[in-house]
Amino acid sequence: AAAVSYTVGILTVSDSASVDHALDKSGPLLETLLLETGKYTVLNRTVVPDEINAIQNIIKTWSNLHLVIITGGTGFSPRDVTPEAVKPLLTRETPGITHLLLSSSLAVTPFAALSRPVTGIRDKTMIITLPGSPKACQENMSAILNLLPHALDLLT
Ligand code: MTE
Ligand code: CU1
Repeated sequence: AAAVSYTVGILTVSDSASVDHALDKSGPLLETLLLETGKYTVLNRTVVPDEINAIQNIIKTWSNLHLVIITGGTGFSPRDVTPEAVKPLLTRETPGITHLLLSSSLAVTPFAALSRPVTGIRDKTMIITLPGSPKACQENMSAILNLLPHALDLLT
């Protein structure tokens, strides 16, 4: 059944922004992009360092939400562990969403190949990882914003 408003948590994964939350530009941007549609209620927004346990603790705590969007930590640096944190917590993978994120991003820049996005379903929660930069968040969200409500309806 369609929800009146989809509940969302936005998690920024960044060592530097976890020390100084003012450095987090992508979390606020994602919240704005979602709120602009009028379809979402952002219930949680926080920042954690690039650590598997910290990321997983948030995902487990947010198990009541329709949607969890994670930004950052998807790259190739040794500290980037977001995919490794998310993958074991998924009950079902959603390769089509991952493909859509990558193909739309690659249409903008070949550097999109340097992100390792993971998307999937944990029980009734859709989890989506995005790169850390506001530009990449904007580009990825514009690719999936139209299909997200239908995806979330199918989960409930
Ligand atoms: N995706 C889009 N759509 N636009 C971008 O500018 N930048 C890429 C990639 N994905 C980019 C993108 C670059 S240069 C890198 S290094 C990685 O995202 C960084 O991902 P991370 O911030 O999650 O580590
Ligand atoms: Cu890069």
